Amino acid sequence: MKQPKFQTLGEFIIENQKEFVYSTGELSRLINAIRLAAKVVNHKVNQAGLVDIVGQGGELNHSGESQQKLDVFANDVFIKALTNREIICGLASEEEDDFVSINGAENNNENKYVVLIDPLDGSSNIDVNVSVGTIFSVYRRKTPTGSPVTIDDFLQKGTEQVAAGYIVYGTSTMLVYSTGHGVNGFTLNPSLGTFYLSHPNMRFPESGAIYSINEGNYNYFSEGIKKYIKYCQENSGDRPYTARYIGSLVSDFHRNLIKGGIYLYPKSSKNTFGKLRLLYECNPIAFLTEQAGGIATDGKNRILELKPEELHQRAPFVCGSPKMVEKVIEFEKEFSYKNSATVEASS
Ligand code: AHM
Ligand code: MG
Repeated sequence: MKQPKFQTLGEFIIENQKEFVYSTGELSRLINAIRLAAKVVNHKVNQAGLVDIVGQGGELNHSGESQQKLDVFANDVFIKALTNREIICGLASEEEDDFVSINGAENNNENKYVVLIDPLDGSSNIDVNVSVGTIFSVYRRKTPTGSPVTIDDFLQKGTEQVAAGYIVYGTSTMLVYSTGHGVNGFTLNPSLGTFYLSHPNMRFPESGAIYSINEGNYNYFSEGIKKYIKYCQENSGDRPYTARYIGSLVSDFHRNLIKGGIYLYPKSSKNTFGKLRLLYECNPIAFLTEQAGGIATDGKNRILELKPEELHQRAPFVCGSPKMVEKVIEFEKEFSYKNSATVEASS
């Protein structure tokens, strides 16, 4: 295997700043702030079994789900890292009801970027020592600089993303991100506190042997998805595929990106719009998917082209190796959309 260039994330950020013709260094400072927050959260996640931090925080988030203490912690750390330095002009978090407008000195924020973040995704896995992650997404604001941000700065199509990435707090901690020039992965050396480029130019294999879906919901899926699951299990050619589902989007995605595979959280008769949030989960992961040569769809439409209507909106989500995702689109078209404009999930 070809050795990746020995480079720290800090060095990589500086070297690649020149990719942006009109770069002012603002995006680089933003990624640096995320890098710092990632290390702080990583430290806390690693202590989860040791200190009294695991468990319910007692609060409910906007969707009525109980927040874990570490969710709250991660939310605070990322918000502080990004707002204290006045790097961005606005932020929206899966853990917050509304977006935050960040005022610079004299109430006059000249920064151009807004960040959308899921500070600790898959947090139901914390109590059982299973990998969790952070997902982030960066957009250029729509409204003029110097004024407070508005909802329009956040409700942008995924195609408008300037950068997106995730941190996976796993057996090792990795930061994977893209600024629209491919996907690169950095592994944290915990004793030095430094991220090193370990996975340059990450690409989805054309096809793979892994399918990741919560099959407990099988009875509620559309005919197309049911048929696709059966197809994955058939004994034919390179099938049956292997089922792997961690229940942490970041970890499931990360594994599939490296090994080749498909992740599905489709709509069902229980969850008409699926479960995952378009702005905090689907769009950033879809951006990375496409940058790595994969496909991300809601079963019919390209995820990045969906027009968001509200901050916490959900969307059905399928992403992964292109040949595998194409098959799902084919099945949905044949069995779910046949006589209707929308996918019918069976009840
Ligand atoms: P969360 O944002 O509340 O953590 O939920 C998102 C997570 C994803 O990471 C994961 O893929 C999915 O929910 C698992 O859901 P389910 O338990 O319904 O399979
Ligand atoms: Mg989440």
